[in-house]
Formats: sequence, structure tokens, C-alpha cells
Amino acid sequence: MLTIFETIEMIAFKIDHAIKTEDLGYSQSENSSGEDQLKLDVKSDYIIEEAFRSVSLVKDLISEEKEGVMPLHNDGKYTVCYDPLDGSSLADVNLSVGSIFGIYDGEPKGENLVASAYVVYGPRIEIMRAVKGERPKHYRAQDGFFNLVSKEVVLKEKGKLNAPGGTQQNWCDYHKNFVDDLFAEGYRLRYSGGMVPDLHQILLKGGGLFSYPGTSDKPHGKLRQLFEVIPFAFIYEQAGGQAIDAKGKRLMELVPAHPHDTSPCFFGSNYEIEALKKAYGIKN
Ligand code: AHM
Ligand code: MG
Repeated sequence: MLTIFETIEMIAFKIDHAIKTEDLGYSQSENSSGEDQLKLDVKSDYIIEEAFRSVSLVKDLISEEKEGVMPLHNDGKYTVCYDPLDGSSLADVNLSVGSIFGIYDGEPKGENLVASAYVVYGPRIEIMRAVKGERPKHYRAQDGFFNLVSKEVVLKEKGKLNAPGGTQQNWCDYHKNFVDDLFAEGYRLRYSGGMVPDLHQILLKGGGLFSYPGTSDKPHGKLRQLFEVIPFAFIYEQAGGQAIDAKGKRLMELVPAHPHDTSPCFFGSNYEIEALKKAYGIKN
């Protein structure tokens, strides 16, 4: 696992360099979800694929930017599912973006995830990584190296921040009422449109809730299970928080039928997730 994490550190420096130096425009292609790809999406995807080619532990790669499974090493153990540059449409307004990695032992589904990591490209490059049975570890780059900032990231029991995703016009009434109630209770809005910096902020600064519900235009939500939802669910649970879908099921129990399947998702401190369950009529 250390080899995989070291590879992610190397990738982080390369993608950060690409963000700072490459053209920010669109490429000529679409990804497998039919979205226009930025040149940076394509470049970041290429950097990751190239980096894992030399890691013999990796059996397969599955990228948010590609349709199928990329077989790498027949004798490898892990499937690495990744979103090369999440929130890439924010790069041209100079907001933070990220990369997300889920490391699966066996068929890629929630219960087989054994480690996950994300990289935040902001004023500094930071990495959060977690393995089973341990609290997430937080690293920050300085002078070409990643230094440990915290070896045990723990989420607060009750937070202050609320990051509600999806177009509000398309929220159902009970979701809208729930979000309004949180604001009435004193929660502050923190939503950049990049799930990596948004979830990173909640994790490190006071706790709270990040939600991306099913909406009338996207009943199954927007965020992809393998590359976004399950890796973050793991980190939030390892930090002592909770991560559930709209029926109260742990996101770690998700079994995607297709690599690009999405799910409504809620990540947060225990207090906010319990409040959400009540508002959604979910019994514990
Ligand atoms: P992307 O993978 O195409 O970049 O989309 C994912 C991003 C997340 O980072 C973010 O939470 C979400 O899309 C924002 O969506 P919205 O603008 O609908 O709130
Ligand atoms: Mg994404």
C-alpha cells in the first residue's frame, strides 16, 4: 500500500504542475458520461495511468474519464478507481480542485475498498489518505516532499458547516426543509462546487454536512460511486463520521452495477447525519 501512496504523491506533483502550466481550454473529446473533457482532464488521466503502469501491485485501473477497465498487471492485487481531476471546471476561475483514489481488493464495490486517498490542489498541495482500521492521515507538500500534518484526523461530533449540492430548484420539499432548518440552527454555507475542497474543509474545520441528494433532474444524484462516493465515505467513517445514501444505507455497502453509476450521498459529523435521518424518515 505504501508503494501506491508514494505513487499518488508523485502524481500529485505532476498534476499540480499541469494545472499551473497547461492550457485550461477544452479538448476535442467527451468522457464516458458524455461530458466535454478539458485538456487538463485528459492530461491528469494520462499522468495517473502512466504512473501506475510501473506498480505491479495494481491489477486494473478504472478512470472516471474512461469507459471500461484498463488491465495493467495480471498478477496484481488491487483495482485502483480514480477521478483524475475532480471539479476541473473550477480551474479556470482558479478555485481548488482535486484527485480521488479508491483502492479495491477484488471486485470494485464498497465492502472491498481497503484504502483511499484524495489530493487537494489549492494554495498548497495536500493529501488525505486512509487504510482500514486507522484514522485518516493528513499530509501537506513543502519543498518537494509531503510532510505529515496530522496522523489521526478525527471529525467533530457536531459541526458548523453546511455544503448542500445540486440545483436547489430540483430538490424535493423535505430536503429543502432540512437544509433550511440547518441554516436556521446557525450552520454556515460553505460550497465551492468542488467536492474535494468542500469535504476537506468540513473534515478539518469544524465538521458539518456535505450533501448531494437525488434531484428531479438527477434522481440518482451526480456523484459517482466508485471514484467519488465510496472513497470519501471510507475517509469520513475512518474519521469517526458517517456517510449514507437517501435511504440510510452506508455508502460503504454500495455495489455499483456499472463503473460510472452514481448515488445520492451524505457525508458528515454524527449529529448532522442523525438529523438528516430524522428529516428523511429513516429509522436507525
Ligand atoms: P466532475 O467530476 O465532473 O468534476 O463533477 C463533480 C463535481 C464535484 O466536485 C462537486 O461536488 C459537484 O460536481 C458539484 O456539482 P453541482 O455544480 O451540481 O453542485
Ligand atoms: Mg468528479
